[in-house]
Amino acid sequence: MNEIFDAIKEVCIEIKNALAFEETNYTQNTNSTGDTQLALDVKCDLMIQKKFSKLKCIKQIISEEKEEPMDMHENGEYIVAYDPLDGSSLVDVNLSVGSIFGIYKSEVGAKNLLASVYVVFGPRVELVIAHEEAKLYRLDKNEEFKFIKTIKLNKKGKHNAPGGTQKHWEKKHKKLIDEIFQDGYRLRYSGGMVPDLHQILLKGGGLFSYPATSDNKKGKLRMLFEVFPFAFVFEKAGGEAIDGKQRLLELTPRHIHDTSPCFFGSTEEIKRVRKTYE
Ligand code: FDP
Repeated sequence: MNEIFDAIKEVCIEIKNALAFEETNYTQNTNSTGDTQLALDVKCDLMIQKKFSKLKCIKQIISEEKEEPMDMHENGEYIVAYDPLDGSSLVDVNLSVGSIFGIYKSEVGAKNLLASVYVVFGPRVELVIAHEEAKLYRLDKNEEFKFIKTIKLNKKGKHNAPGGTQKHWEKKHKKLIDEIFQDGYRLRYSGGMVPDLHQILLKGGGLFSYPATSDNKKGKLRMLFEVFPFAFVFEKAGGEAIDGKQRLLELTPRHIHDTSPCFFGSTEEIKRVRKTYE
């Protein structure tokens, strides 16, 4: 497992440089979720593919940018599902973006998720590895990731990050979000899952939601590359992650690109979500 973590650290330095200096133009292609691909999406995907192809322990990779899984080493024990560049609609406005990795044993599915990693490309590059615990690292000037701290959520936070187009929200969801704001929570939403969740994790708690909406009945965020890896981080940090009713880490996708409504937060906020969706 450590060699996968090390490979991610190495490739993230390459991605950081690509983000800083390469063009932000779109390709003519759309990925399997229908998003128009940036040239950078494709480039980051290939960088990660190349890096993982050297690791004998990896049996297969599944990328948000690829239609199908890609086999690597027959005797490998891990499958890595990843979103090479999450929040790519923010690249051209120079906001923070990220990469997300879920490391699965033998086959994909929440039960088989052994560890997850995400990287935030902001003014600084930060990386969180969730395995036994959720640990924060920061890239230093020698291009090494230094351990900063173990992430632990409080029981209750102060921030609310409500995803999805409001006119497509269910009434009960709108009521929940309105009440949370009335209780004094502050809006923190950039439109990038990685920095938005990172903020909630580092500020000690709050709520990030991407619910089922009338235009996205099963939510927007993808289980294998986005939802499960972050659910794993939140649980390791002492928070919770549900689809409204059920733990996200109990769900089984039928297809590698399946999505799910999702709510990540500290225990108090998730209690409110449960009450709304029970
Ligand atoms: P993006 O489309 O820019 O790649 O992964 C999808 C994602 O970004 C998440 O990072 C983000 O949280 C979400 O979509 C934002 O969606 P909305 O624009 O609907 O709020």
